[in-house]
Amino acid sequence: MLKFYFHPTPNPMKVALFLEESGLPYELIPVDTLKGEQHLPAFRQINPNGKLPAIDDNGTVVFDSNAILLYLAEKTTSFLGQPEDRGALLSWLMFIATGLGPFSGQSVHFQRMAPEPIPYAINRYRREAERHYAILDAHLKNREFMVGNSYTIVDMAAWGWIDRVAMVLDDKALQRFPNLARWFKHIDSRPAVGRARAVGKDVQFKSERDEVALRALFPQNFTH
Ligand SMILES: N[C@@H](CCC(=O)N[C@@H](CS)C(=O)NCC(=O)O)C(=O)O
Repeated sequence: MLKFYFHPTPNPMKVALFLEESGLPYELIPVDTLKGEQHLPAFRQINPNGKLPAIDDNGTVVFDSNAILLYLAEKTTSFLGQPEDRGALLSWLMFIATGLGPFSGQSVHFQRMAPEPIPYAINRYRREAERHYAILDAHLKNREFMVGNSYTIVDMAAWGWIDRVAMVLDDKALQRFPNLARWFKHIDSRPAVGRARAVGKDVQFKSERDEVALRALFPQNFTH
């Protein structure tokens, strides 16, 4: 059975949504990143990058959330849109993987995790995250879905990050992006989103941001 290496954070949530949408059977393997389990040698065999999510599909290992979405969509021939949408599908998938995701992540880091506030970094990453939101908002004007006329893996990938808008920007931010807000409400109301949110709820993930967690997540801050 497909093994799904999971922590309840934005990138793994995209894959949780795909699995719940598709109905593919899977075994959940929790990897507690606040305990440092992403650095264990056994997990590095699965993902040399030491991050979540990853899957092991009967020996085919895939890591990086958008690569997993594409792999699973091709495997199940679902959520790919129409053949003529291929260019748009790949473009937006990479836009989310290389832009929306990393800039949102750094925006959260410098506002909430950095050992001291650095106004330049906060401004840089908030602005870049916001710029990506504005691009999505303009794209979604008069559109129901991110690509073509149907729900695809691009909607799932974007949902994983837009769901964290309160941490990335602020809890009122979507009011400034009405098309994105409408799209998010629509995607977020899908029954599979409710099931994805329940994934791993029975697992006791570490929540204390103590020294163990900080060493696990930001080893560069502990050189001794
Ligand atoms: N490009 C990767 C990024 C994965 C990533 O940053 N995952 C975070 C959770 S959202 C993680 O594992 N963090 C733990 C760490 O960095 O040690 C993807 O899209 O899957």
